[in-house]
Amino acid sequence: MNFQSLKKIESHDFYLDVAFRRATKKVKEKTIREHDRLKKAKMLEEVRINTVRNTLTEPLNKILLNFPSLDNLDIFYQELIRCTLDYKDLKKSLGSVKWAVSKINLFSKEYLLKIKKSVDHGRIRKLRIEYYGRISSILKQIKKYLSYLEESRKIMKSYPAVKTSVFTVCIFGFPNVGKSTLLSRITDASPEINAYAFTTKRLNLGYINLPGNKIQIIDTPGTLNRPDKMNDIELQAYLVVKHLADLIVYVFDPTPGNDMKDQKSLLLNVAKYKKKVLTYLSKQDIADKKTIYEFQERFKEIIINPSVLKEKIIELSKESKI
Ligand SMILES: Nc1nc2c(ncn2[C@@H]2O[C@H](COP(=O)(O)OP(=O)(O)O)[C@@H](O)[C@H]2O)c(=O)[nH]1
Ligand SMILES: [Mg+2]
Repeated sequence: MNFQSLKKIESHDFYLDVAFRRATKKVKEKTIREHDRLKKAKMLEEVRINTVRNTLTEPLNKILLNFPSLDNLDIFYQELIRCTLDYKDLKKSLGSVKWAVSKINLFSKEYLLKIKKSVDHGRIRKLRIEYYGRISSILKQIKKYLSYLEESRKIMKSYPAVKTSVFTVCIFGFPNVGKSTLLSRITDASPEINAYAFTTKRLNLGYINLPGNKIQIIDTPGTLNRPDKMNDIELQAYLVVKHLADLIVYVFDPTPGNDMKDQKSLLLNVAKYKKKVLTYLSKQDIADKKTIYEFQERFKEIIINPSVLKEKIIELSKESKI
């Protein structure tokens, strides 16, 4: 799913303004060869109403078309939306746009008919004013929903464009342990890497391309071991683990200041999701030999070489049915 292509949603005033202006312009430009003045006036009103209707329903329909249908979204995105937006309000807002489109169509039809039946110019003028009033009122009623949709769109634009149907590996661990570095070593991704915690503010995606197949690797923002007070970004990491990961690579950092016990406790936490876990020891080039040995004793299958890890990932992806 790609949320990057969602187009900006304008205010209700903007849409009204464009529609009414275009209608006035169209009516001015229209040349109708008709001697009967009443007939001619009716034809011009028809042009006006149809222009207003089309100019309004086109962008509104586009919103409905472009916004992903929430119920059909992958569970990962549904939960991401639930975590970052008000799911109910979002559904309600989309529903209101749908409502507005059908009301605009309905009133337009109704007023076209009324104008057709009019017997004098005064009546036509009155109907035009009435029609404009009703259309404005419809748009006014969805004002707050349009602005909510625009707010939502901005947030959704920042969502990662993950593939939900390929073998997916989630790189997990405390902040600053070397997760993004690992991603850049085993894929062609170039995530931001910095010597301070919480550099990764969003999910980084990388891919291992195999003949006719792809492995998706997601580098998560570092998580602290505090499931009860996670921020949105930490939460995304757990959503990846829960809904997307076929395999977890847990990164241990053996350098000073990184407690083995704490790291193990976070590992146990993530292991609760019952996904296969590989453990990886980063920074073995700068860690002291004794600590590395301790890690290897404690975690018998810990991998210290990125190439070996990559091979293992490929092997496991082949064994999986995805
Ligand atoms: N020497 C060395 N430094 C590393 C290694 N992995 C990561 N780092 C450094 O550790 C810091 C944090 O790395 P980063 O990948 O951003 O960690 P993340 O927060 O877990 O994604 C950066 O300064 C990296 O250059 C490694 O294997 N060896
Ligand atoms: Mg990182």
